[in-house]
Amino acid sequence: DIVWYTESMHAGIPVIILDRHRLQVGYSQKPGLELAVVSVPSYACQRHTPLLHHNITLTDALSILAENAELGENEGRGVAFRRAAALLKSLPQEVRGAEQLRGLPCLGEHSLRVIKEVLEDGVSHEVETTTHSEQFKAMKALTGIFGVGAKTADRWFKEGIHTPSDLQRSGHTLNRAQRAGLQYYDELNLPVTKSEAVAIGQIVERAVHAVLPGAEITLIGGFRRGKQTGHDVDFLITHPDEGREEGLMPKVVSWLEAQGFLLYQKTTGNSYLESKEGPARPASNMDRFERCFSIFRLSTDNEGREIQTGNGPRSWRAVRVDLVVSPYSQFPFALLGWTGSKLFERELRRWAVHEKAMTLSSHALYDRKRTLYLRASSEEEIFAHLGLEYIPPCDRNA
Ligand code: DCT
Ligand code: MG
Repeated sequence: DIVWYTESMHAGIPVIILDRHRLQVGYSQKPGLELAVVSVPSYACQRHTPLLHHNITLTDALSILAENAELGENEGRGVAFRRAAALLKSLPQEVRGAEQLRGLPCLGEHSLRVIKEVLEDGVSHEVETTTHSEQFKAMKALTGIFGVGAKTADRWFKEGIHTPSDLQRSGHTLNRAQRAGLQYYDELNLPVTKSEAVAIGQIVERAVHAVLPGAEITLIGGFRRGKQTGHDVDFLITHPDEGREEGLMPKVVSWLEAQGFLLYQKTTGNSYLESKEGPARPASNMDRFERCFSIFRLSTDNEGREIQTGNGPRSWRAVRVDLVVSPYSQFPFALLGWTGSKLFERELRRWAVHEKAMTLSSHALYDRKRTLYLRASSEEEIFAHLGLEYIPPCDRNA
């Protein structure tokens, strides 16, 4: 069995340290003990994290606890479980025993306890209790409604509302997003396939080119990382002549609406101004691009598929689509910020602040020591500014 061993190794016999990316020589303190040693860096943005990995059972268990913490608005706890899961996703082999985890970063006491339980008993008691808990099930079902966050869901849960049907019967006044979320609940909780994402991409391209020829459309989010399904489809739109992209979204939305492609949309304008933003702003995961949250009406005729609804079958489905417009000079930052995963993005920003004294957002990178913005024309240049090895999108699945 392989032991991953990263504690500082002083005197002893030289051993080869095998890492996916480097080959180095370290020292074992235990002569005669055969070690295949992997050094694992502690920030997820320093590691390659493929979509398919070797520790699904463990990461599934940790993800449930992360989700439960997030639904309970315990962000810190959620992040701790996410970091532990991401570490396991990046390992080159299946973990078979807890002793293999000695010295690895990101594994807190709680996560380690859960991992050990799953390794020894096949399941974790805490994970089982969570998945069977009424509150967890209700919070998942309610936040599964488009337009409903953890706060609202929790308020409703405390009123005895546990399901979308309960909500429908409650007579609560819902906003426009929530009404659409309830109306298309089943379909919006159906995974969006890659081929559906491609079909939506063709519609978006027609719309964008109809109102601004020469604009560039990029599929971002999970699909750019190689996922075969997603909960939505995300696109980034830009134009090489900076300024031409201003005010683009309302025109695209009008075109889509006129063609009957939109079931719901809410557009927010671009409110980012470098001069006003001030570099002192904390790194935020919110950006200020022109953005459209929408629900598309996608025909399923091509696939010969029918969607079953309460009112009988039909030949189209509802799909969540996010459109983002970025000025050309900010495009690499927007691309990096919108490719994800969420944890990978969080780790990039944390690395920037704590290791480089820089502030990274989806708009810009600011060097606090030299008090200047660092420009970039590609994602590769941003990684270089940050002193990080370039990680391609398919390896950002932390
Ligand atoms: N993002 C982020 N922080 C957030 C929300 C989003 O960094 N709080 C970035 C990372 C991913 C990208 O935006 C798109 O977000 P989602 O669509 O929610 O994520 P996804 O990875 O595309 O997941 P899915 O495949 O389920 O759509
Ligand atoms: Mg997405």
